[in-house]
Amino acid sequence: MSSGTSSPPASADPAASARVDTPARGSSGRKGSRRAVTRREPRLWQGGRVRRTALLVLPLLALAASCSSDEEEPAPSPSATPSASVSATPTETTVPTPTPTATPTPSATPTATAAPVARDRDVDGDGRPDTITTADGSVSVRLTGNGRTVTAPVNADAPGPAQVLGTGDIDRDGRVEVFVRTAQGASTSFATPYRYDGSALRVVLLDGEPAQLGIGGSVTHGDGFRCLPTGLLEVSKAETEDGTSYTVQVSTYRLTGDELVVARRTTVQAEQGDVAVERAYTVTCGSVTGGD
Ligand SMILES: [Ca+2]
Ligand SMILES: [Ca+2]
Repeated sequence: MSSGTSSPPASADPAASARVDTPARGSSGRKGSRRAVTRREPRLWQGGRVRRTALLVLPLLALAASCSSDEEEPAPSPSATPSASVSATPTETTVPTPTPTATPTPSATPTATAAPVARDRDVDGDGRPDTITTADGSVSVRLTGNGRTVTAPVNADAPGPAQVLGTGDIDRDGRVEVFVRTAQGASTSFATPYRYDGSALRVVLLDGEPAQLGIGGSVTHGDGFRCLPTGLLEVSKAETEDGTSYTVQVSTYRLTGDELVVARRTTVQAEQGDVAVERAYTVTCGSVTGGD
C-alpha cells in the first residue's frame, strides 16, 4: 500500500537521515542534499561550539561563582565591632550621693574655769597642808613636802606673839596667803597677809606698807573684806552718823607680786541692812572669817 513518493520514516539518527537524502538524483535532489548538509553542518558545528562554549563557560561560571562567593562573603557583622567601642558608649554614671557630714555638735558653752581653790594651810600649793606658827616678831611656815621652814618678820602693834587668823588664796594661784593679826583695837582688829613666792615667805604690801585689813567695827563704822572668785580682794569700809544711812567705800585690789594694787574703787550710799553695809562688817576669805 505504499507509494514511491511516500516519505521514508523519520529516524532519530541524524546520520540515517543523511544517508536517506544522499541517494536522491536530479537537481532538486542534489540541491536538497546540499541544503540538508549545509543546514545540518551548522548544527553539528553549533553543537561542537556549544560544547566548547560550555567548556569555557562552565569554568567561568565556576570562577564567577567563586568570585561571587568571595564577593558575597559576609562583611563583618556589627557584632565583630570591638567590644571597646561598645564599652566606650557613655553610660550613665551613678554619682554617689555625698554622705552628709555630721553636723558638729555644738560644744557646750564653756563654763568659766573655776580658779583652783587652794587647800587650807597649803602655803606652797603642793596639795598638803603646811604647819604655820608664830613667835615674837615672826611668822613661820614649815613646808610639809620638803620639811623646809620659811619665816617672815611681823610688825605687830599688839604685844606678844601674832595670832594666825587663817589662810585664804587671794589671787587664786593655788597657794594660800597666811593672815596674821597684827593689830587689835576696841572694836576692830587688823590682819596682815603673807604669801609664799616659791622660795620665801613675804609680807603683802599696800601703799608701800604692810597691808592691814580691818575686821569688825562699831555702830559708827565697819571694816570687812572678802576674796572674790575672780582672784581679787574686795575691801569695804562703811561710815554712818545716824546708824541708818551709810556711806560705803568699796575698793578692789589685785595681788601683783607682793603688792595689792587697786583695781577699782567706788562709793555707794546704802541703808542699814543693805548688802553693801553687811559686807563692810564681814570677812570671808578661805578660813579667815569674822565680823558682826
Ligand atoms: Ca603644802
Ligand atoms: Ca595665793
